[in-house]
Amino acid sequence: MTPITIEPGRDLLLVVDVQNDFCEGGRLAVPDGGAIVPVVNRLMALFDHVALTQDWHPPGHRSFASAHAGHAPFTQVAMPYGEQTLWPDHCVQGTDGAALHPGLETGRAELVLRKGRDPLIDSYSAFMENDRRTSTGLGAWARERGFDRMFLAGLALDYCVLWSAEDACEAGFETYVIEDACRGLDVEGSMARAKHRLAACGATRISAGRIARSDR
Ligand code: VGL
Ligand code: ZN
Repeated sequence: MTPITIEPGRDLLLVVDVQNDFCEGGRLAVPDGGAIVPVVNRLMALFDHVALTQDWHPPGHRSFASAHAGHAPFTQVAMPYGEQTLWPDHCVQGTDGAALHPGLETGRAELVLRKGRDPLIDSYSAFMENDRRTSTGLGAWARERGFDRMFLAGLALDYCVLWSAEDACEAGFETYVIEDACRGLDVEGSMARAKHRLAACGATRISAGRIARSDR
């Protein structure tokens, strides 16, 4: 595979939701989720520009099954903005589960974006809440900073990484998903669906080993 050479001024590494609750022992653990941490650390050292996201829900968030009497996690409900999957309580603001994985070397990140803070609206994408109306401002920030390529890593590939990649493409960024720096939840075929949707939106799936820098 041909290398993809980082162009330091225009490339942003976006690291999605590498938080304790999405790793082994967490409340919404992604299988093998913690395994991406060393891969993501190596990537962060390669890029000049890194942004992180944190899923950051208030207690009792409407995406939690516990907020809907008689509904189990991983089932669907109708929300005012459409169908929503219900999740176990996770990434509650200020809890240890919401903290970034302790092995993640976050020192070079220039932005930590917290999403899913509205008690009534979930936000898988780092760009846009699930009502598909409320912007987080990330696209405008990245554009203003002069970035036009985005490289995505993190958890979960089939939810927050996928939705972020679709919105990055939609916003006009050249978008790469670094698959071995991601892991998925795979809820009812969601991994297969993610691969189709990534192809459909124009994102390129790559492996971390293809990313190189000409000056190192
Ligand atoms: C996520 C489900 C619920 C994710 C966040 O980070 O992929 N998935 N909240
Ligand atoms: Zn969440």
